[in-house]
Amino acid sequence: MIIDKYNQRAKKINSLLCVGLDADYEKIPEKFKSFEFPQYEFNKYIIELTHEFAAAFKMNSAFYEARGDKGLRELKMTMDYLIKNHPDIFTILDAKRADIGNTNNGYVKSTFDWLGFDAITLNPYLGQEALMPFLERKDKCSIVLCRTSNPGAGEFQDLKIQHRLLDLANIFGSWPVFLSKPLWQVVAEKVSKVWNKNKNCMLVVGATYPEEMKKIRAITREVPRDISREMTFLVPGIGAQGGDLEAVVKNGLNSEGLGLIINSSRGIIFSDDPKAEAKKLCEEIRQCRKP
Ligand code: OMP
Repeated sequence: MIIDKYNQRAKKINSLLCVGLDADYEKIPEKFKSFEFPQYEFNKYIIELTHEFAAAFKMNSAFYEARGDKGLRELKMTMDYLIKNHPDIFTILDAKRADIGNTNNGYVKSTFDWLGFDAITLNPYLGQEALMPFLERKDKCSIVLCRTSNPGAGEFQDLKIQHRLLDLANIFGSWPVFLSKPLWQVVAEKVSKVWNKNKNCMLVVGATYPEEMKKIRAITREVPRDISREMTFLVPGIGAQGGDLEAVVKNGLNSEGLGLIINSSRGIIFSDDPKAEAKKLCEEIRQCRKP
């Protein structure tokens, strides 16, 4: 299973840290801008400083697409470098893709087969039927947005969805009983109980919403273990967005003491000392994981 790649790396180096290679050209230090491939050179520098603490690397395609064909080339060069030099580190393309099924085939080919990523972030809005080209790839991970980290996440995600409880409706005759739950909860249930039949799904749960994370972890525990192990969450929002690490670890760990990929991008890569920042966050996570 593809999740084993992440778990093995996390156990081997005792880390749940994901370093976000969000190499925003405007923000990378001037010295890299004189190179022919500035984002690639910057990424190599960050990878070599931080890999000993990194269970995963995540690249947000926006920062590469912004530079057109140059950026895409450097995204590919960075992936080639990671695959050659650090093949045991889990890699995530953060592109929040999803379209109708036939179009998704193109994204599957570019992300998994051309670029070689282990995982991609996906928007669930089009539904399981459309996302099948991703979900059918047992050798790759589909990371579905559930509760995002941004302040306005609730605009849609908090909308209450009504469910008719058919059994009770039958018992009470013409008096139907309705239950309502927020959309993020419906997504968590669907993905963990239905979409994850190939055991290759994860959920995005922002560090800025630890109470929701607690509920989402509880939902993943309702799934029988022979059908699915407790899902892993990609957790952005630590560092620059001010998420609460202690609460994330307390509320988000699964029963194996794993189940979290804790990302920090700007807080590490644009700090004065990226190695020291990665080490610090890695150690803070270790500290929080201690029983
Ligand atoms: P920093 O805030 O610099 O640590 O970066 C966070 C990274 O995670 C960026 O690449 C975001 O696009 C991404 N992200 C979020 O910040 N919030 C989310 O809810 C989801 C993601 C993501 O899918 O990774």
